[in-house]
Amino acid sequence: MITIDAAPGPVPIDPDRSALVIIDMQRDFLEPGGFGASLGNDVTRLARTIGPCSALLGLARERAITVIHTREGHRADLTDAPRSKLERGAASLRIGDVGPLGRILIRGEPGHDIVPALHPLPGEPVIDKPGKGAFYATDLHAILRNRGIEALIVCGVTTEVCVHTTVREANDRGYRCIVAGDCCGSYFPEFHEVGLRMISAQGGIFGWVSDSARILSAFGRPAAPRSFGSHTRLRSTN
Ligand code: C5J
Repeated sequence: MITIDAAPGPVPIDPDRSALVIIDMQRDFLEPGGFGASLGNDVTRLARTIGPCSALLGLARERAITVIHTREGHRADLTDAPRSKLERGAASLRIGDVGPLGRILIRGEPGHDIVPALHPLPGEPVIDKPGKGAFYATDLHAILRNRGIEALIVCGVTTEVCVHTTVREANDRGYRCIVAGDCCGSYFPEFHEVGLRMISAQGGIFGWVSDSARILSAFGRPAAPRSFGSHTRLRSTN
């Protein structure tokens, strides 16, 4: 067992029963010309997450910790996309339309791919999800259960949407979730900040919040270089 310093308090985890879950670090969310940009967002706000995510990914690979990647996206014929999702927002380019990164949020298109720095290795499960939560309409729960996983270290984008939805789903299924704050990002800094506080408030109502430096330190590793460091270290909001 190791103990990770987190809000609202230290959390013990068994590395052999833990997984690193990296949510939707796709070009469609992080690069100009993708889904995030089509909704009018400043995608450069998410770039700072790549370094710390990469540090935790390196740690997990070195320690043979289960790594799970997720991708939000839809079938090319859009049959798995609810009309309510396709119609939503005043997007200049909607899901399925052709943009600079190929068809927006469609599986197999360049924009649907994970950013090169965090690309999955063979053997690392990639969960293709049609919704915001990684447990909805996927086999994630089965994969985690079959590997005896009890705790999730969660990274990815965006904090208040797919990260939050997935953490809530995981919490209800009995997983202990430790969200690495500096490895998560939002187009809205205030949503990121409050999103993290919501997780750890009320005694950790549905999880814990830590950061890459403290997680690396729990594994006896030095923090990643300064630019990877956390600026989301949280006080307990208990
Ligand atoms: C969004 C996500 N924001 N991955 N998806 O639509 O958070």
